Amino acid sequence: MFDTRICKLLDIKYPILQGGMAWVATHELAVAVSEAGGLGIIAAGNAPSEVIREEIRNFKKLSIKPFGVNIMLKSPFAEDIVGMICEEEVPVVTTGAGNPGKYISKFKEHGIKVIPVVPTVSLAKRLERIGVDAVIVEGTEAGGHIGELTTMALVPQVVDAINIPVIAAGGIADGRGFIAAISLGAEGIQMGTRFVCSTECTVHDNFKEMIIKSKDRDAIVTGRSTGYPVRVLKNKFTKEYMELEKKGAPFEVLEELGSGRLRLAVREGNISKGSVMAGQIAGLIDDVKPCEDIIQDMIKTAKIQVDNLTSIKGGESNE
Ligand code: TUI
Repeated sequence: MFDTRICKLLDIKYPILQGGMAWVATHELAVAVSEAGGLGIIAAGNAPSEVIREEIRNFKKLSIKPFGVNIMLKSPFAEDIVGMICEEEVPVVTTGAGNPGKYISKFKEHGIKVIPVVPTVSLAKRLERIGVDAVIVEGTEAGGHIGELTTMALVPQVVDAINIPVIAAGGIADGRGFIAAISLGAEGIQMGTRFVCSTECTVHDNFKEMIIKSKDRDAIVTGRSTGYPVRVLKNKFTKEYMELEKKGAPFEVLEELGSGRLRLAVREGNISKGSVMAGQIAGLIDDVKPCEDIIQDMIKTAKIQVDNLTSIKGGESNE
């Protein structure tokens, strides 16, 4: 039923991608998502290329399904990671936090599918022209580093501007969000926060628990003054950070204050002093379950949504 161009392009059963979240998206999570019929993605984040090479090899020991690697383009190791990915026969690359233009021809030479995250129509058009296979259109509802526009407004504008498939991201965590994205013209979706709260995700239990306990307004944005806005769950750290931001603290001071905070929350479970990156949809998530169940429940709800849409149509024709 949901067999879109994304399924064919990536050779996957469901057009569902797992976000490439730094420190969070390890091979364990990626294996679980790929085995459940989606596309699991290993995040390179700020890690050196040899660490990620090992993650790729660990994935391949556990699964023969397609998978991806996400390159965070602001990483000091981005260039090395690109070279390593070309050596390791990675089927799919996603990129974030920048324009991957200069790497596209190299990936294409190695037969690697490239799917960048784009926060604007203009970047989507530019990247289509230089040969990317699809784009991930991520709205400001997402967790981590974000753009300005919402998923609802940006997805249809990008869909109308390009011919390659669009994957919607930001604010999606269940079958209703999936169908909403499809209604906007997307041919697939990417989820981050929902997959953090999966059994297979290796983040500290405190991190998962904080997402589950969070409410609608708990995911706030820090770093607007630095030009690198990041959506995180509010805690002691964000309070301190935002007070400094309000006082006009310089970029270097804020950068120093934020350094190492994601690892602190994800690995050590320090959710008061760490950076608990999560999207606005965190308030909707109320359980931890296997990736297989996340995907199956989503498809089941999505099918019900489609039936409901049909009944709306039927209702109109009866008037
Ligand atoms: O990249 C993300 N989200 C991220 S990256 C990240 S890394 C990190 N940050 C702080 C501490 C530790 C690790 C955390 N979250 N999402 C995809 C995304 N890409 N959002 C926005 C963009 C983007 C922005 C500008 C993509 C392209 C772009 O292009 C600008 C240009 O140069 O044209």
